[in-house]
Amino acid sequence: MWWIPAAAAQTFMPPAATDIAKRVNSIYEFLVISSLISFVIVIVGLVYFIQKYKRKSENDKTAYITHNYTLEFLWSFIPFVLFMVLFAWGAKVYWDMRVSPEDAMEIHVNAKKWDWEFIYKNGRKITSDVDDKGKRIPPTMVVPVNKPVKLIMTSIKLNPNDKRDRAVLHSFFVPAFRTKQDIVPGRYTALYFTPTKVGNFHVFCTEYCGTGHSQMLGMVKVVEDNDFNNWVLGSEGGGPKELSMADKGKQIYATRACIGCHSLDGTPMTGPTWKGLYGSDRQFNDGTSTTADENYLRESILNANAKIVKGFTANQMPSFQGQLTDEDVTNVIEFIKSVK
Ligand code: HEC
Ligand SMILES: [Cu+2]
Repeated sequence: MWWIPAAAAQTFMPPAATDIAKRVNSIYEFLVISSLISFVIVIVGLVYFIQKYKRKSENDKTAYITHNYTLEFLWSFIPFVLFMVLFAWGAKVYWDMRVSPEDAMEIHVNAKKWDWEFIYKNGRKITSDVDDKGKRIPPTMVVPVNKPVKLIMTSIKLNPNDKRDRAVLHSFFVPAFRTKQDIVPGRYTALYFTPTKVGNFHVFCTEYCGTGHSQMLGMVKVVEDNDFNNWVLGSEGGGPKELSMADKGKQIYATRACIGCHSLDGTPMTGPTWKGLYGSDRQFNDGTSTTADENYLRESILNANAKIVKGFTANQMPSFQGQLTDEDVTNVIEFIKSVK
């Protein structure tokens, strides 16, 4: 904030590492300053009028004032204008914060009790670690500076085979980016940011999720472009190479019978082709339609009968609920996204 020394400003606000963060700060400044000005006007006026109109003798008459149109109009209209400015300004910032550019780099986030997993499309998975003393080292997501990043997030079970385990609500929050989003089991939510500062920034879970909630920490490390490329290359050279998410999905396509009903080249089989499916407009037999995003694909895989694609029949596709893990489903979706 420009009106207090930089060091003092830090005690109010974490560093601002995105443009959105700076714009959020400006809204706060506007709110604080306009509230301060109103406060001073009201309190100074109050004290002044108490003094000016206090009863000075027995004969003083109470002033008889019914109304004052000008004053009444002003004290309604000025706050109204202020609120409308805040509304329009806030809506604009919120919109820019929520709508991610098409070319954003996608990273998957799995939240579980009580940890984060960051998965890059090339299959590299960042998990938390433990040091010599048994202390948890939070996982670090590495991203390049000045490039838009879109997180595709979901909440999964710690152990997919544990029948009693439940995935729960979490929320991904990076204070330095001033942006946060709930993470919900059984569906994908997205969060978008463009970091403008190199450095390490904290990730917190901001939805109370059980006893380990406060330990559910993570880091985002923003690096220069070159360093990012080296980091990515580092993961690809040496050591056993992970399959990319799409390649893992392709294995499921081949081994879990999808291949028998879904083509990749545009030919309709028992089921619709996957060519160009992601992002396309889907028409259904009941006349409704939707855009094929991650959540639609997820629903189609786990509960095929929820929406029947126009020209196809219900009860053809088996339900894969309980047959595929959350990670399998995400990988298949990444494969479908790659079939353009
Ligand atoms: C026995 C045939 C069959 C198998 C096996 C099958 N599907 Fe399907 N699938 C269909 C049919 C028929 C539809 C269209 C009807 C509907 O929407 O339910 C469909 C629809 C879909 C859709 C929606 C497509 C669109 O165009 O909107 C997705 C996604 C999908 N299947 C994924 C899968 C995956 C993933 C697998 C393997 C794990 C799979 N399917 C296995 C028959 C099959
Ligand atoms: Cu949590």
